[in-house]
Amino acid sequence: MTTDDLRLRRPSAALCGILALLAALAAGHLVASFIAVDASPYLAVGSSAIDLTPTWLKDFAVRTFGTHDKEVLLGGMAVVMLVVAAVAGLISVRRVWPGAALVTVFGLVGVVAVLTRPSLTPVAVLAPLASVLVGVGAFLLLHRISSRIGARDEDGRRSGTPRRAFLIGGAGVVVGSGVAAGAGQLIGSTRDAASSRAAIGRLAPARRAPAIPADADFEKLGTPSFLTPNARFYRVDTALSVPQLRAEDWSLRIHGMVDQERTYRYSDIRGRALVERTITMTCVSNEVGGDYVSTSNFIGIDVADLLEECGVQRGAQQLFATSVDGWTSGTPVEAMLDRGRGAMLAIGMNGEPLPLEHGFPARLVTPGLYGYVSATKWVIDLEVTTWAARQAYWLRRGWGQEAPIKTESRIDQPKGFATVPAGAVRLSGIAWAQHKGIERVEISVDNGPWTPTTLSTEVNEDTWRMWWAQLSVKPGTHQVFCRATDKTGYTQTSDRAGTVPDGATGWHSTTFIAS
Ligand SMILES: Nc1nc2c(c(=O)[nH]1)N[C@H]1C(S)=C(S)[C@@H](COP(=O)(O)O)O[C@H]1N2
Ligand SMILES: [Mo]
Repeated sequence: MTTDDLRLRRPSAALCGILALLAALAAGHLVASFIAVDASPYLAVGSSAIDLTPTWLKDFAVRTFGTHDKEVLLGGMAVVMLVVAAVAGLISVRRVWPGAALVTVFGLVGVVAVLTRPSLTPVAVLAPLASVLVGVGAFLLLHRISSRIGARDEDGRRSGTPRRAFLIGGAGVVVGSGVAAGAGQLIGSTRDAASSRAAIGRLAPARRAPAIPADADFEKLGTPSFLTPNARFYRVDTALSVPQLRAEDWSLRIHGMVDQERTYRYSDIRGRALVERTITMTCVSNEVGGDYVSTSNFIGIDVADLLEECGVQRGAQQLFATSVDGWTSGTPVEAMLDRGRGAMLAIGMNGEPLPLEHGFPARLVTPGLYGYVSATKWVIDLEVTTWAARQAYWLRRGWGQEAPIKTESRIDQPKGFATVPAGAVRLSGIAWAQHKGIERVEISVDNGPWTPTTLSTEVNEDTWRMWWAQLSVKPGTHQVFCRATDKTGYTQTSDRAGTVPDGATGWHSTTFIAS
């Protein structure tokens, strides 16, 4: 048989490419399970895509898909990969090398992605290399088998054997991939962070936060509970897969403009007298009326303790924090040293070790500053430096350098376009002005005068406060606005501003129908 005779059927050609892709991904996943989950080529490419996405596209994705933006990205990548794999097969209908070349180039994208992930060591490149080898190998093998389908033997008869061989070969690749991927999953989970976290048990702070008074929230009137249960705490980060860091493997290095560089282990932190503080965190990406705001009893130690042990040098401006997945934040050193603010290296939330999604084993929490400049999760490195020397993740993408949380308020009841009985209507909501404290919240119905609401008992100035009010309304459609005034005397501006570069402004409003 000469090469001129070689002609694969299109479906089997495409299938060669797709099965080779399966084998490649499974092999990469298996090898990654011995090194680091993030080295799995699919995830590594996805993470790189997130970091390379321009800000406007990211904003669009978050606005359009909300918290499903990552699933949409992974799904889109899967479609692209399937198409490329099928194309690799189809361009190899006559000769094997064009497809093999495409598979190789495709695999090299994975190699580059892994090599440039800041969280991965060079040995992680073994995972995408395994993908390339297995992918190309599977492609050559399947191509060879399927090239015999339809070929005639010496007597000019078509034989059924090659077709059977292709089915067996294909099934073999599918089963082999399944076993490899499953084994990878299993091996990954025996060395996982969840079991490390489970082994820690509950955390008992030496200094507990004051008990939350019963009238700190108006949950019965529709506000959130004062403390947010861990499972309901808002989550915002760029991580495609939750970083898996075991407490035993964690360490925190403090270096840069310090007299004495130091590295701390988990046991060094846990063994200290832990403090507990009730803090409301807010994301700069919270739109007016949004729910990227939650409150927890954070347990940990003062960042200032660690910085003082290392000795911060004159001229230091920024505490540049890096997480295990390479994300970074930059906080004014001043804020971190300020005992009155109480920035924490937190290891717990509401009595438990930090949930994995919220930064296990350790994260920063800084009262009064938006999370992107002050709350690095999975933190492993703190560099004391200047603003000029280092630019943090979102700063490089157009967000502000300093970002104190803005005074805000929100209406939770009635819900937008809810129908309520005319007459007495109860409204409720929340307000926050961390590190300043809420002085009052007012509402205005149908452009009427601003009237004060009843506030919940203040827990501290770094937490949200709830409000409620009762109104008498006639049947019809009504619009209600709310605005908060903080203890510095500042009243929320009505000027609408978007979240970029340092937080949204404007009054939240709700329209409801009384009948
Ligand atoms: N490693 C890492 N830490 C991070 C982020 C991130 O993307 N990666 N996002 C920050 C932002 S923007 C916010 S608002 C808070 C949110 O913390 P949470 O997810 O625990 O609510 O984490 C901060 N810490
Ligand atoms: Mo954020």
